[in-house]
Amino acid sequence: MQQAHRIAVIPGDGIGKEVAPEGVRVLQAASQRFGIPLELTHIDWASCDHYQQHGSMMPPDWKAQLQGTDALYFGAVGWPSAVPDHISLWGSLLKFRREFDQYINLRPVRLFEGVPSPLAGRRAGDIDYLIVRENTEGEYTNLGGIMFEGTDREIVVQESVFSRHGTDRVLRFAFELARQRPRQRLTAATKSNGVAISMPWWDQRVDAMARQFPDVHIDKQHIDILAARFVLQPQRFDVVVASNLFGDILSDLGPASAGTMGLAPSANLNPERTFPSLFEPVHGSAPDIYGRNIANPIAMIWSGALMLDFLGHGQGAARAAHDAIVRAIETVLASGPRTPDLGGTASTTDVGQAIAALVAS
Ligand code: GGG
Repeated sequence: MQQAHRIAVIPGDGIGKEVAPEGVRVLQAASQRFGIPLELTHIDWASCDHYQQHGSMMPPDWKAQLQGTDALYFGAVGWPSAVPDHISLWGSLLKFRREFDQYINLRPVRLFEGVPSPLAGRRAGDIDYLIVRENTEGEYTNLGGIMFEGTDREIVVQESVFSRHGTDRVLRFAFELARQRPRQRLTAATKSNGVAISMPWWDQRVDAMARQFPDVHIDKQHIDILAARFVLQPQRFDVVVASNLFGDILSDLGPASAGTMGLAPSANLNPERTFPSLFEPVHGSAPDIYGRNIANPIAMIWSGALMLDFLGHGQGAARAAHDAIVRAIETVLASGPRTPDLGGTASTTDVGQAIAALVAS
């Protein structure tokens, strides 16, 4: 008997609580059809509700509670009217990424058949790339402080941190990924003309890694022109590697250009599997639409497919389940129910049920 994958389902805040059940519905359909045993545990902390009741986003023993799981299936974080965003983010999602050393944030971007792109003349196939975002350091540090706070002499400093270990491991992952793809192209985001210490150093690390991957075509682009090309020439991109902040921005721009944030999945990976990896939609908690059952659940559902694939090492039943979920998403986007972000009137539940039914059949 195959051992069950132990998955902590953490809906979090806002529309996370609406899309997570649809993701679970599809996971259960895939589990049944492909014979993949799953042990799902529902977690209601890592949420602003928990913060309001207990004064913290998570219980003190959160790490011990999650350490034995194989993956975290996460919805969204943030309820800014009750908890400042930096408190909720650093109190949950960024803690998971750091403490579980999920140093890769893999974010696929794809324009699907039947989905209108805001970019004129773009068709399915024109936008199909992977963003690899560094996920534990870079610009996302809490190092710094404020001097003379509240006075007109106020000074604020926040450091960026790029370690050789942290940079090389994300670059190596991105080069290996690019090597496995037909086009073997890797674009490295930089800003070495303006950010004149850390970014020239980042470029040097890219060059050093490139020498180990002579089969990968490497292209370094400043983040400003790279962002423009995401809009003007998206078909140039295959794998894109970027620092934490640059990757965060690109991975909203990419999905927006491919129709909607509601389709963008992500995998926060600890490739060594020492700790659980985390799978979540790129979008946040969207308080403006929460409570109406209209959020697009596809990003959550696709993230679930990435999770199964990772847990099954991209092989056998896990790969088949992943492919079946992606095919079901393609079918629903081409001719099935659509949520309002795609111009439809269907509910979150309608879309989840339609995808689950296809996966089950
Ligand atoms: N499901 C993703 C989510 O809730 N994101 C909220 C957010 O602000 N994330 C920032 C980040 O990914 O760095």
